[in-house]
Amino acid sequence: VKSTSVDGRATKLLERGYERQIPAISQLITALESSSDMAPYLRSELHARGGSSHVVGITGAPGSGKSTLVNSLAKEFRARDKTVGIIAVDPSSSLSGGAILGDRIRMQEHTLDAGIFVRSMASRGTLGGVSKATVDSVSVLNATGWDIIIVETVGVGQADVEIMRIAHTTVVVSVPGLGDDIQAIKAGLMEIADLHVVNKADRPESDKAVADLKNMLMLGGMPPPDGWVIPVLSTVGLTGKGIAELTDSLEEHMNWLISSGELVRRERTATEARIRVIAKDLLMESIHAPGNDQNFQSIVGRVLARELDPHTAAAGLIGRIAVAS
Ligand SMILES: Nc1nc2c(ncn2[C@@H]2O[C@H](COP(=O)(O)OP(=O)(O)OP(=O)(O)O)[C@@H](O)[C@H]2O)c(=O)[nH]1
Ligand SMILES: [Mg+2]
Repeated sequence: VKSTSVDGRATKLLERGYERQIPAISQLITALESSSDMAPYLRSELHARGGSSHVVGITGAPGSGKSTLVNSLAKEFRARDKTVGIIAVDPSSSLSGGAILGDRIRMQEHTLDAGIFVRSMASRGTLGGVSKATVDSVSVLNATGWDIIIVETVGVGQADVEIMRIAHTTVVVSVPGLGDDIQAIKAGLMEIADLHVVNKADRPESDKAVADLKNMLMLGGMPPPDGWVIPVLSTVGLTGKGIAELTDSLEEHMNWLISSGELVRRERTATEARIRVIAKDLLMESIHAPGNDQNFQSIVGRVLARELDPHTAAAGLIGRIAVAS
């Protein structure tokens, strides 16, 4: 029977994944990304398996040095004997001129280290799907036992903010000057930050940027009930300055999540975010799927003929799709 052999293949792949064989991890992510016939089985097995990774989100303006920081952080965690899986939702860095994280890391000393895994996802030129793929990838890494999972996204839009909610700890990266703090507020990043990093501290006015952010956090109101005081750190991603302190802070945040009971609440928020981002992506994919075109054109025809109003047509389209998918 076909379904048995599909599940059989999936089971073998999962076994290799659970041994944290790097090629198997890649294949698992690809299988989910490409909606292979194994995907539904894999998703339910991976989810049931769970995991105990610390999921760290790193977000901030394009070119603020997120990938450089992730690279330095990964090195520091490895030095502390933690395995690190990295998912970079990379805007192909065409705006900022930064290198794609995967390329950067591949060129470096981690290459032969089986304790590190890097996956870049191109976000430009895709209509939906990136957030869903990110959630899938995190679930692969979580189930296959990576101590730390780092997710890098550019914090420019609502979708980027939302995807960060799947993290236990969210780091917002800004740079000195240019009023980046204001940008961060606009993008809704202030409210999701557990930790602020002012990167490129080798540049002038980085002390001012740190002070400005601290002021803003104080003005912003009360600290959370069980007393996590949001740290504002400064780093130089290129040299590794401040990375040990950042790593300490990330570990402290997880300890606080556990001791305060906040972890339980975060897991719920993260679960809500996972379901929401997947639902949105599914909807986007379905609406734009070529297979729907004929049906869509017939709906368009009915709206043109004034048999159907556009609102009812849209609601019908989504309803039909939601049931189908
Ligand atoms: N001066 C200085 N430059 C840095 C620092 N960290 C990163 N850069 C440089 O800033 C540029 C962008 O770095 P990336 O790490 O690619 O930034 P990013 O935020 O990941 O960029 P996107 O993913 O494209 O949004 C690169 O040229 C880096 O070399 C730093 O601490 N100081
Ligand atoms: Mg980057």
